[in-house]
Amino acid sequence: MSAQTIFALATARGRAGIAVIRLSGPDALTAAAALAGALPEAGRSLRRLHDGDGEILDEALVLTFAPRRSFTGEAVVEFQCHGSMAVVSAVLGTLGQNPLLRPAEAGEFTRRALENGRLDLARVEGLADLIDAETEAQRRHAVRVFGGALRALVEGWRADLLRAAALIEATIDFADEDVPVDVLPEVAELLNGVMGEVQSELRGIGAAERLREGFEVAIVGRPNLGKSTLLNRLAGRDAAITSTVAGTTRDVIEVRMDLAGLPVTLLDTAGLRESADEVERIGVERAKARAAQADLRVHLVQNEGDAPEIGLEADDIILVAKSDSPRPGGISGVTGAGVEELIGHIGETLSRRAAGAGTASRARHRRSLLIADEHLGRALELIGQGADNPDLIAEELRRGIRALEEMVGRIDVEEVLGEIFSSFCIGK
Ligand SMILES: Nc1nc2c(ncn2[C@@H]2O[C@H](COP(=O)(O)OP(=O)(O)OP(=O)(O)O)[C@@H](O)[C@H]2O)c(=O)[nH]1
Ligand SMILES: [Mg+2]
Repeated sequence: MSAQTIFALATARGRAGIAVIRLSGPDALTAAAALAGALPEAGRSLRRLHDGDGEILDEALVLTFAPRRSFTGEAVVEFQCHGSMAVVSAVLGTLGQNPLLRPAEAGEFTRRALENGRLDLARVEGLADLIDAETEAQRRHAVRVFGGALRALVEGWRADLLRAAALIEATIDFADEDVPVDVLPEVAELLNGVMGEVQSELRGIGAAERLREGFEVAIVGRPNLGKSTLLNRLAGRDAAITSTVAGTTRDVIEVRMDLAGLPVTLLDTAGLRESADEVERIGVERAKARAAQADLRVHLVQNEGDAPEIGLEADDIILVAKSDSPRPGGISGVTGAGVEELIGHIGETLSRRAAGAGTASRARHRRSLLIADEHLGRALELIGQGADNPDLIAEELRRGIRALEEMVGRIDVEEVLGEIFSSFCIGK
């Protein structure tokens, strides 16, 4: 292995109790020893770190990992230094002077873990999600994927499809010998089973994507009903300008929050009305477009029974604005009446949708699942036509298996790897 040894700060920059600086590669131990003195291949030691002139930089806990037991699959050293800017700069500076080392690129440690077979692609994605997780629901989903849930699912399908392929291959091999048993019903059963699960994952991807990226909830209604006031109340801060002037809000204002453990972006929108004002008209168009795309809409109306300004969709909520004293179906951003109920209602609705989330959660997964579904569907069609085309059936099965393997497999399509690793930070 000729990979160069890399180093980076693995924790966030800034003042902290501890900062972790990581080295990975064939020269990790030698390079670390230049600062910390000779180190065991694996273990932990409390050491003084020195620069090239022998000046003490810090006292650090030094962890060493042998290649077979490390995150990257290479020799790894971690310096757990004191987390000050000055200590981190001094240690990174000293490491940077060592010709055996170079600074790591974003995601490079994880990339090496993938290349050395320590993680599969699905676990790498789970890891990226885990690092990005902002809410409890995101953490739970990411932990499951990082724990290998997607891999387990795919392995199960793969085993069934390999068995189906073996049965078909047998009919090809023994074509001249009149195999007595008809294998097609069993093959069809295996395919139907896998396809059912593949399709269920496909149905759950929308919800899983939302879970990863966040749900959008738009507040809509005529001008001056208190949309911006309500957004500010929900956000707990003055994110949007409010005023007695109808037509105050023009741009869509976004506030990201944790609602019932789910990542939610609240959208405040321009009041909906016909307007002669060019800027307000643009605002109204934007409001309509964003509201239509949102996962859920909260429609404010002036009086009970008023029709909402834009079409209602499933689960949308209608509330009577400025209901300052508590009453069912009312809301007040000023007094807070009805706000707890609204949060509960939104949380319940979105939790229900999030519960439909499968394990697969990315556009990449959807592509693979769709391709697999297509090939398996064609194989089933061929089976329906009788036993005349075992070669074609076997080929469709192979393609279906390959598509599924790509979901978790070690593929070296640079484009895909680039797409995945672009989301990582340096030091991971
Ligand atoms: N009494 C009462 N007044 C409210 C309430 N919500 C907002 N207001 C007042 O109504 C006026 C308009 O509030 P905004 O929040 O700016 O209304 P908006 O719907 O965002 O208006 P546009 O951005 O113009 O569409 C302000 O003077 C608010 O103080 C409420 O719940 N009760
Ligand atoms: Mg407003």
